[in-house]
Amino acid sequence: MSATVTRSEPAPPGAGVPRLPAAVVGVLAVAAAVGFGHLVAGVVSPASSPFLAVGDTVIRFSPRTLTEFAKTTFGVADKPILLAGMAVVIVAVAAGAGLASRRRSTPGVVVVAVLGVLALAAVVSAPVFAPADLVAPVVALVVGSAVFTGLHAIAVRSYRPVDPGARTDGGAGAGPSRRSVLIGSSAAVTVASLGAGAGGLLFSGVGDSRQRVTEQLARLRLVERAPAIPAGAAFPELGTPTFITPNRDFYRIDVALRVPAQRAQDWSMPIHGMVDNPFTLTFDDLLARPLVERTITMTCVSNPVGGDLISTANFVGVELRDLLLEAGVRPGADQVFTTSIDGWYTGTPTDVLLEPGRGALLAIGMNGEALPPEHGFPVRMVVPGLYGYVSATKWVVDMEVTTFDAAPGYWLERGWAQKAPIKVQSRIDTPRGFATVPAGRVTVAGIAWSQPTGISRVEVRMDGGPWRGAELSAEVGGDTWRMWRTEFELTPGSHTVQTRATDRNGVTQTEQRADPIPDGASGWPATIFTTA
Ligand SMILES: Nc1nc2c(c(=O)[nH]1)N[C@H]1C(S)=C(S)[C@@H](COP(=O)(O)O)O[C@H]1N2
Ligand SMILES: [Mo]
Repeated sequence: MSATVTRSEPAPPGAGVPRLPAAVVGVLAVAAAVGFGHLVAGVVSPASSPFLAVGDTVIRFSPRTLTEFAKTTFGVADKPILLAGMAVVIVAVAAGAGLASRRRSTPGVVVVAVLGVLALAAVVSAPVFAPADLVAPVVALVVGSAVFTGLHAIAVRSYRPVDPGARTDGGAGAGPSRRSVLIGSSAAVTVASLGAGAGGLLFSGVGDSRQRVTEQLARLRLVERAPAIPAGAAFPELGTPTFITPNRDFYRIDVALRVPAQRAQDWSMPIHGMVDNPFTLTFDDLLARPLVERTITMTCVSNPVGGDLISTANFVGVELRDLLLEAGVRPGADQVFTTSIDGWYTGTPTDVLLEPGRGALLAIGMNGEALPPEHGFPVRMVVPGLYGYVSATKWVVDMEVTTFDAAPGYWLERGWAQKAPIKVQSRIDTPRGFATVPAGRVTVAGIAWSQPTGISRVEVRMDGGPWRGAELSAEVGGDTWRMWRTEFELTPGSHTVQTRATDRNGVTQTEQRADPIPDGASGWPATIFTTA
C-alpha cells in the first residue's frame, strides 16, 4: 500500500491516466480558474475579469481588417462569437494541458500557469487599470493550479494499475471506487466553477445601482423637461419608427466586448488638461446640479443610406457647456478628449460643445430611467448634431481639454474623419424594398434628419418622374428626426421610389453617393417594389 502511494511521483507505471479523464482534468482546472476569477472580479472590480480582459486585449490588438470583417459578417453577434471562439481555444489548450500530463502533473501546471499569466498581463495592460484589478487574475491563477494539481493526483491514483500485493479486501480493485472519487470531485469542481461564474455576474451590483439611479431620477425635479411629443410626430402605422425609440430598440454601436459594469457610486470623472480650474465630478455631484431633459436623435456615421443606425430618446443630464465654462477652457484647446472605462476614446470639437444653445449633455438618464448598461451607464455624452463616434462617449470616465494635434480619437486612427457633423439624409420605410403592394393608391413614408438644423422639406419621385413635396410630420425640433409621407397612384408593375430631404439651412441631400467612411454616407435612397 505504501509503495503505491509514494510511487505517484515522478511517474506512475503503465500509460498513466487515460486520455479522456486527463483532458477533462485540464479543462476543469481552467474552468475553475475562469469561474473563480469572474466571481472575485465581480466583487472587487468588475472590469478585471480575466476571461473578459483577455477578450478585450484580443480586440485591441486585432488588425483592422479582421474587426471590420467581424462587424460586417456577424453584426452585433460579433462579440458573443469572439467570446465563444476564445472559449473553444482555451478549452483546447486546457485539454492539451491535461493530455500532456497523463503521467506527471508538471506540464499541465505549466500550461495552466501560462494561461494565468496571460490573463494577468491582459488585466494589467487594460486601458484603465487599478491595483485592485490584480486580485481576480491572481486568484484565477492560484485556483487553476490548485485544482489541476488536486484533480491530477486523484486521477493518477484512480488509474494506477492495482498492485496485487496491496490488496487487503480479498480481490476488489481500488481503481473503480477511486474513479468514483475522481468523478465526484470533477462534478464538484464543475458545479463550483459555474456557480462562481454566475455569482460574479450578480455580485457586481450594477443592477441595484441602476435601479437606485432610476428611482433618484424619478424623485428629482428637472429644471427643463422635454416637451411632450405631439400627436402626428410619427407615422408608425405607416411603417416609420415611433418618434421615441424604446430603450430596448435603440441602436447600439460600440467596441466594448462586454458591457462595462461600473456602479454609479463608484463613478468619477476628472475634467482636466487645458483648463484654469480642473475638478473631478462624482455621480452625486451630477445629481446635485440642474438636470435638463432633451429629445435628441442620435446617428451613427457607419449608417449606410437606408440603414437603421439612428434612434431618438429623451436624455436627462447636465449641460456640458456649463461644466466646461466652470473649468475655464484655455485658448487654443480645440478638442475635448473623452475616454470610456472600456478604453475607447474620442475627441469632440470644443467650439461645438461651447456653442450656446447646442445642448450637449453629460447624460445619466434615457427615456425615464437610468441609462441602460448598453447605452453608457452610469454616464455618457450626447451632442446633438454630431455623429456618435466623435461625441457620444459611453461609460465616460475622463475628460481632457486638449488640442486635436495632441491626441487622435479611436476611429480617427482607423481612417475616419476628425470632424463629423451629421449630413442631411432621408430614408424610405414604406414600401419595403422588393415588397409587393396592391396597385392603385400607394403610400410612401419614411424619416429624414439633419441635426441640429431640422428638416424643412422632403421630396419624393416615382420612376424618375418629377419631384413632389411630401407631407411632413409635426415638428419636434432641429435635434430630432422628422417623418414624412405621401401617396402615388400606381399601375401594376415594378417601381422605384426615391427621396431627397432639405434642411432649415436650405441644404438639400446630395445625389452624390458616398460610403460611410470617412465622414458619413450620402446619396438619394431608392426603393424598388412591385404593385400587383
Ligand atoms: N465607450 C464607447 N462609447 C461609444 C462608442 C464606443 O465604441 N465605445 N461608439 C460610439 C459610436 S460610433 C456611436 S454611433 C454611439 C452609439 O451609441 P448607442 O450605442 O447608445 O446608440 O456611441 C459612441 N460611443
Ligand atoms: Mo457610430
